[in-house]
Amino acid sequence: MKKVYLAMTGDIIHHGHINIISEARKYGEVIVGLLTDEAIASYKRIPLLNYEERKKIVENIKGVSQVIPQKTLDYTENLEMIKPDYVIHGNDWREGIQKSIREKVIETLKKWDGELIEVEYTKGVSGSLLDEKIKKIGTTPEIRLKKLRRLIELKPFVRVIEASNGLTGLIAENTKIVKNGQVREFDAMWVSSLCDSTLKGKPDIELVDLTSRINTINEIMEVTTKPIILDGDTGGLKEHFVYNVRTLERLGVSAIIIEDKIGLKKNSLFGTEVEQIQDDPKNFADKINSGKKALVTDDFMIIARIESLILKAGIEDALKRAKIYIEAGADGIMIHSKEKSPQEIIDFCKEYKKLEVKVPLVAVPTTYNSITETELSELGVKIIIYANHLLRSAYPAMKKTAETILENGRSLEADKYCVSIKEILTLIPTEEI
Ligand code: SPV
Ligand code: MG
Repeated sequence: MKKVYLAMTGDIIHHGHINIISEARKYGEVIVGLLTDEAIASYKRIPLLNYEERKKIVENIKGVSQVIPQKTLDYTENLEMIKPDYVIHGNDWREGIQKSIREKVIETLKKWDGELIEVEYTKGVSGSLLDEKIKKIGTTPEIRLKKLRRLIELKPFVRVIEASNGLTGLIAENTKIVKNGQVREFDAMWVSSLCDSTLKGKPDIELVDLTSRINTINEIMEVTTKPIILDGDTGGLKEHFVYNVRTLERLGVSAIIIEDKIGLKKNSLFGTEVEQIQDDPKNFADKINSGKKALVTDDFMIIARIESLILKAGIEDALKRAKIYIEAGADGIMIHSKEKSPQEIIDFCKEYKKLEVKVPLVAVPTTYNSITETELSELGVKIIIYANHLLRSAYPAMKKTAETILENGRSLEADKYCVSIKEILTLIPTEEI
């Protein structure tokens, strides 16, 4: 019997899949290359069901003989192994991001005179269409909360951008580009204390209280589905922190990052220009440990932010603290720096890699932004946060517009800095009920 190879994700099964499987069956026995969770996460959202769950469904579809894992979007490894007589695919991959994958399949099949069969894809249904529909339904606190851990598990690194209100939340949720044949987007959102305070015209000194921070979070949650990491400043008093983490967990926030400072907190990017005191590591470890014990689930993450490099206490001190915080139950370590050069971060990461017990490492490359995501990822950084760039780019644009109106005594000259009225009116469409 001839062999027919069909690659699929099998996450949301629709009649288009059944059509292609029954078509494939006409040519021989159908072997499904089921994309692994990592392979799916590499080009779109993380799957709703994990590999084993999806396998159970797909191997029970009539006409499927066998299900094997396909570890990358590229078919080559599996094709070389199976040497199928046919590969079958919908004809919708001739253009767009799958075009190069298709070309490689054709090349590989040539080696043993295999053939690519392309069937008319089923109109009116597609995985991405259903994805959009699911997105519109929204999410639940539990699903959102758990998503961050899944992303850390499945992605080489998690890309995070600041969100400080509904609009920036939508930018974080919807901004996508296609690069090297793959869709690139942000995986999660950072609710920054600097941006949240600045947008309220307040300094970043823990003045904006948790009730107000939660209002911001709710505003973002209303219009997004991606996970949220909260900048929790110092976490406040341990006695308060234990209550606050439970509130955030209940809301569906995925993680809080707290920094090991005490007293009046100032923004880290001031460095030693202002007086800032680092907490005693045991004290801070106790705060983390108490927070962990107070949580209801194992999903919510408490990430310890080490300020040793900011306060010029050195890499040794930072590493010593990392060990103490990990032992206390920290689910991640954030190392921060305000140097222009990434060198001290690179040095820290190299030493951190040698630790016996590690947790995911977080970096915020604001000042040392010559380093790329790929370089940070190779150094072992798992979460990369772009902490304030939306606010920092919006502010000069708004200021320029205000000045231009003053300068001209009218707004005509400011038009070139503004989106059109038509665009702003339709930016947020009314939901069709
Ligand atoms: C923030 O975004 O508020 C942060 C990161 O804490 S930083 O501003 O670099 O300290
Ligand atoms: Mg902050």
